[in-house]
Parts: sequence; C-alpha cells; structure tokens
Amino acid sequence: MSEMQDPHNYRKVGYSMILVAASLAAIGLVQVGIGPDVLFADDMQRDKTAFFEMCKAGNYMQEGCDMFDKNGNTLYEIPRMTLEETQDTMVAEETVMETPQVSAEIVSIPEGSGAPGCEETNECYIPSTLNVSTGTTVVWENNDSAAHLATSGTPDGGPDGIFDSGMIMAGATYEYEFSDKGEFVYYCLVHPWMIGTVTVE
Ligand SMILES: [Cu+2]
Repeated sequence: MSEMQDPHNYRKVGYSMILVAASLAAIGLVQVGIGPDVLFADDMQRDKTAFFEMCKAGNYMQEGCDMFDKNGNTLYEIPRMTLEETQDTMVAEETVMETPQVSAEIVSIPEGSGAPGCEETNECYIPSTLNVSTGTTVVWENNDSAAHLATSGTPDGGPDGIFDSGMIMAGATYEYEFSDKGEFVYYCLVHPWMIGTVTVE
C-alpha cells in the first residue's frame, strides 16, 4: 500500500490545495486593489513625459515648463556657454600672439663713443638715422663702458622734452615707443658730439 492511498495524506494534500488556492485568491485581491493605482501612476508618468517633451520642444518657455528648466535640460544653455568660453579663449590667444608682433628697433651705443670721433662716421649711435613706423619701440643699448644718454633735442637747443633716457649705464638699455609721426633728433647730454635721428612715418 503506497502512502498516496493513505486517507490522512489525501487530507494533507487537500489542505495544501486550499492553502495554495487561498494564496492565489489573496494575490488576486491585492492586484485588484493596487492594480488601478499602478496603472494610474503609469498614466501620470506618461503624461508627465509627454509634457516634458512638449516643454523641451518649446525650449521651456511655456507656462509650467519652468519646473523642467534646469542646467542640462535645455538644448541651448550649455552650448551657448561653451561658445562664449571658446570666444574668450580665442581672444586670449590673439592677445598672446599680438605681443611678439610689437615691432622694436635697436640702436646700439658702441664702445668708444664717449670720445669724440664717432660722429665723423655717424657711428655714435648705430644706426645714427633710423626710420620706423608709428607704434615702434626703439631700444637704445649701451654697449660702451661709459654711461650715455639719448635725449630728444639738439646740443644747441637743449632737450625738447619729448623723451629722455636719463643716464644709461654700461650694459643697460632704454626704450621709448614712438606713437606720433615726425623726425626726432636726440643727443647725448654728456657727449654732445653724439647725435642721432629717429624718423617715424
Ligand atoms: Cu654719451
């Protein structure tokens, strides 16, 4: 005689079947109870998504769309910032590139110009006559062992006040930017035979 034929086991199986049926019924009831809510929430989510898509299409300008208007949601905010940053970077790069383009000319004060004689070969300042365009910076380089000057004016008329290097010590430099056109004669106050000219065109 197998166990399945035992009436007590039939009863156990019967109880189990009832328990399973009851469980299924309970699950069914729970589903009936919360099912509509789940569907309702789903519908709300769908509506909200559709509303968001509508707002996004209108760049969040419609009424009620400001709730979505956050960084990263708009199509334009971040690209616009990136564009401005790019332009700023380009301006900065242009500024950097302009710096070496400032033209400069060097006038050398050669060794020995502290003694008369250099004026005979126009070599007290080298070059003694210099032609530049407006905005050019002229750098006087003292390559002599003595101090010299480059003072606008003439030995006869004196300084005219346009520019004055003061004493340029041995090995030092003086620079002046010529922004106005004209012919600028200059000389060395302590060695009046030293005369030079910068012509700005
Ligand atoms: Cu001098």
